[in-house]
Amino acid sequence: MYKHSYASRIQNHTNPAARLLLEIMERKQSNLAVSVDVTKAQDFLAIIDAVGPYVCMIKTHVDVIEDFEPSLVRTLQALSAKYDFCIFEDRKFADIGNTVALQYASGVYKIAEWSHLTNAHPVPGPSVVTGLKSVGLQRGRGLLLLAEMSTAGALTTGSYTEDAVKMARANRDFVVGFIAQRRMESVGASKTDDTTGEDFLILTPGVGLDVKGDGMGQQYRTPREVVVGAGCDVIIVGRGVYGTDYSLTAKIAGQAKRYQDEGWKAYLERLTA
Ligand code: 5BU
Repeated sequence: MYKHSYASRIQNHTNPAARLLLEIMERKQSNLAVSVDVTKAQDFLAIIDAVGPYVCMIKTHVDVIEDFEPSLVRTLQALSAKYDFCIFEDRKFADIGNTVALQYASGVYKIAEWSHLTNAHPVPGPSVVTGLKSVGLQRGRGLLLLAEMSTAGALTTGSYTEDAVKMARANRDFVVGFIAQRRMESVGASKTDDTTGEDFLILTPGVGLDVKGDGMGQQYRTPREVVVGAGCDVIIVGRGVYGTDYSLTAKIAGQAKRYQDEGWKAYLERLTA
């Protein structure tokens, strides 16, 4: 059982984004990230305004927003300061170093300017980290590698996952952890997760309390299964929080509080088990 507290782990990280996330989790007693996957800027902001008090992080897919304007990220940054949450653009970079550096810094979205954390598929090899790091490190940003996915039949298994962990180990100033379904410290090490002395942040999508899947390959586990059973740090919840009617902001806030409570209860159970 991985028993290290979020507060005690801040000192294990030099990366400012990793430290900020752990500080916020402790301050707000929240290990909940809400993934706001909606296509209208107005809905996007209304959901963030509703869930803001309950989350340590807002996860975005900025490229699905149809009426995107640069002012939207400035409003998002203002909400991040108001409600004290990190921003994680779930961009899943997966190209050669030069291209991902351009995609991260430039284009319409300029992700590196506003997103504390982003992520990358390890599939291109270490150069994807080199490219992103050339843009993000100097700005105090952090990277998560996709070591495992939540979908049925995902190819992110075995030696692929092991190589993702190796890539992270070689870049600990910038790679702060993983998108994964379990802890990763013991991968390729002959110790248990809590005795390696390493510390990766484990952010886990595929979390839901009411349904087991979405009919399109997504697979859900409960916050307790993810945090106690698998030892993960942050639960990422999308539709389980905001459903399909984005105008029901009181209900959305209630769902966020429900997931925050469940996630934190599971964390306390893990610490004291
Ligand atoms: P949901 O509505 O809770 O199913 O949304 C899950 C979010 O997490 C969504 O934005 C996905 O793109 C994201 N995700 C995922 O579901 N599974 C994965 O393995 C990865 C990302 Br990586």
